[in-house]
Amino acid sequence: EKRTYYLAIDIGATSGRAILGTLENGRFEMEEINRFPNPIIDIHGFLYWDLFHLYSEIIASLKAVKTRGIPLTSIGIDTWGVDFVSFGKDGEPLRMPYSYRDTHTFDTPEKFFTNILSKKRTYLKTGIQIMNFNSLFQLFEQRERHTSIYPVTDKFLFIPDALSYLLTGNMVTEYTIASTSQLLNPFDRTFDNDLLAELGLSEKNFAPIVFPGTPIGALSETICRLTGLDPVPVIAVAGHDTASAVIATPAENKNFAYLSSGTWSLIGIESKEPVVTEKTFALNFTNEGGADGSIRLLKNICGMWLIERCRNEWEQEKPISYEELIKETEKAPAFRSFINPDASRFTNPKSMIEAIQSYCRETGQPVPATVGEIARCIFESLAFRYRQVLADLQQLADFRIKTLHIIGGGSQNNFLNRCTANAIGMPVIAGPSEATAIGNIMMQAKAAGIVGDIKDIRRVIRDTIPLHTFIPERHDEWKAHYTDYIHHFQEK
Ligand code: LFR
Repeated sequence: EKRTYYLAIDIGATSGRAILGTLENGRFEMEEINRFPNPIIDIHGFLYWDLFHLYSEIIASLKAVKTRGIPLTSIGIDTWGVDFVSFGKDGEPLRMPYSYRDTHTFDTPEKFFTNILSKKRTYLKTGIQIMNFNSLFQLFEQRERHTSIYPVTDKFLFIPDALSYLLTGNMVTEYTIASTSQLLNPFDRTFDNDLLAELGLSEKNFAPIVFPGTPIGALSETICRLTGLDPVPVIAVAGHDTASAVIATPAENKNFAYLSSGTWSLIGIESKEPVVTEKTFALNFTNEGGADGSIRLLKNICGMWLIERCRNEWEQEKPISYEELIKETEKAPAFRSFINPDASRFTNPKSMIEAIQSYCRETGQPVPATVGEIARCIFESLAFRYRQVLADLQQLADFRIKTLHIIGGGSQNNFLNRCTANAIGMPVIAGPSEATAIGNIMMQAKAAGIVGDIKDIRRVIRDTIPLHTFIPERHDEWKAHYTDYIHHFQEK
């Protein structure tokens, strides 16, 4: 079998990367060829993504491929969910897209539930966890605020689809990314026309839905001119980064849950069918689309965002390496103070450190002050939050969850992996840390007929990537402190 090459453009809420993947005889290799920040731009108090910066970085990545003379089979783009770009009738982008961290949608769900459709009806229609930034609420808010571009938007394209369009000139709506919008019917996987009508929209405002593995088009003349590349095909991969990551979970059987650990911690299971019931409504679990036709029954937990934001603040004084941070954490006393990582005050506070401190103060716990104390508070609280949500997940699963696979960048945090194994009382298997890019590449290889179904893909990954297992060693001690965590758990 000859060598084949794929370019994965993988953009998260903090940074983006271009990863070159190679497959040969069932063996897999990867190399990072570009990495770039994905800054949130604050203009007059609105938060935007810089679409043109991302476009330029993709061009730079393609040029790097050209310089190396690599014959690409295809290109695929995945990004974070829910956000979208508005395009006019002439196909031009109308404005920079809002970032889901923008606070203008904080009260929007309540407005929507009071005036349009109840919370329960909204959930039962879509099966999507209620979060203020879901596309449904962003669109509703734009309409309510009489945003000038809303009435003249011809097409809304989700971020990976918008970027693929800028490369090819072709518009599609990839299914997994669209599933994050809260605009789809999870059972028939099409737009819910009633919901669209409530927004003054119709299916005409979106490009046709395609499923992962579908070719979108070839690089346009402009892109070929700018990069020197041939018209390489762009494939609709699982455009939602989390969906791409889940493909790359190296599970051997079905008795597992996954935790995709990055800016967010997405904890869930694979389900054949959507699970949209009173219970999932009460527990606020989401049913997002999987790349292989399965459903990702999962919950968003505020993840590395907490520590990333604190680290930015610490670094204003002096740089702190990741190793130092963990060393400080290990030195700090255990089980002192806990937060609910998902309390609303942590969504986008001015100072994350102060937000954590005020939570501890208000709940009558010792206030963490040093780097180590704050980091320990974050990591232990996350581990307990995983335990809490995993218990809910077990109630929803029709099988016994025996292992937790931690994938994504956060899986490199062995301190947190150990905490998590102890907190949940089951083995944690960590890796691959590049799950998202791997899932992206594998979907392209599948489209090219080089790999088979998801079982085959997972086998290739297990054969190639070293994984690390963490066995719970102090579960009883952690169990004893779980009650403290629950005792101090609050929503705000
Ligand atoms: C992770 C992620 C989550 C989504 C959040 C916001 O990067 O895609 O799955 O809920 O970002 O889009």
